[in-house]
Amino acid sequence: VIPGWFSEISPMWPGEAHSLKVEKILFQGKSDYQDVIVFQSATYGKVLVLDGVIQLTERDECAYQEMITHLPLCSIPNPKKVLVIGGGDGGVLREVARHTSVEQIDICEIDKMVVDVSKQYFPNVAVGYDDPRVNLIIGDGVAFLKNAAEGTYDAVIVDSSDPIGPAKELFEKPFFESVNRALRPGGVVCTQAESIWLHMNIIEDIVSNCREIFKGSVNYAWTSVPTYPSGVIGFMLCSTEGLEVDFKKPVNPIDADESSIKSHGPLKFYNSEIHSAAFCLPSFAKKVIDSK
Ligand code: AAT
Repeated sequence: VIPGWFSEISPMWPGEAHSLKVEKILFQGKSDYQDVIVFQSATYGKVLVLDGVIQLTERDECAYQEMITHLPLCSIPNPKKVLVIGGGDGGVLREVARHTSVEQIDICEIDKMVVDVSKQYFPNVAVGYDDPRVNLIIGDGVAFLKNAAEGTYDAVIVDSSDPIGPAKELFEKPFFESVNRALRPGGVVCTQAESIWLHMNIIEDIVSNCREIFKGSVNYAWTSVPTYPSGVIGFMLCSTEGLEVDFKKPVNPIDADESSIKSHGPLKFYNSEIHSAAFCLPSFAKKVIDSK
């Protein structure tokens, strides 16, 4: 550990640790669920850390939040009801709100401290809460989905932390079964699905569970996020039985939507070309994912 630097150390990426130079620690607290830290970094803006793991930095959060949101929402026409699990910082809400067809945005985040700290230190991310369509529930996403009415949502976005700690069950089969139930026919889910460089074993399990549960299509996409472990992160995109969804061909292109750009400003990362490209996998990952 280098003095004055934050190093992200975890058994989920043994033998390596990405480090950021710390200018100032702005907040340190302990919620009922996790340790919460906010610091000002030298080159990535403010950083939110939960249990020692970077959740977002001001400089590269756009890559993650835009991709996890627009990959599912641009793959179906007219999404109306959207559920976000996790994502307490509000960044995914900010992105969902760009979609003018959306009428209702429910969010179930387990940790109120994440919401409060984000509103205080990350106003450009937590701005997502200002949208009147947002309905915040503080609670466990697993329990929330178990009780959700069948066939309710057009899209579910699972913006979850790693499967050590409160998010463990968000990577397990019963959770995916509840997601499948809560989606309408032809509805879509996009879940944070870790790194092809570090977590092929976790990805394998997610893919085989999803192939059993989601009878539409099951696809893996990935993107570049410099401050996430190994610099990349992936997403599992699935659709339920019913109307067919081809995730590789965005049918609802937000980057061309003038009214959305007018109200929310231009996108920084996502566009329709990167949407399609995100589903192209390196051979080693393709081999494993296709075999499941
Ligand atoms: N958008 C920032 C990126 C995140 S945030 C993940 C959020 O999931 C956190 O706010 C955490 O409190 C919340 N969370 C964890 N478990 C649950 C649960 N069971 N129910 C509801 N919310 C939950 C993800 C960063 C990925 C990091 C990659 N290394």
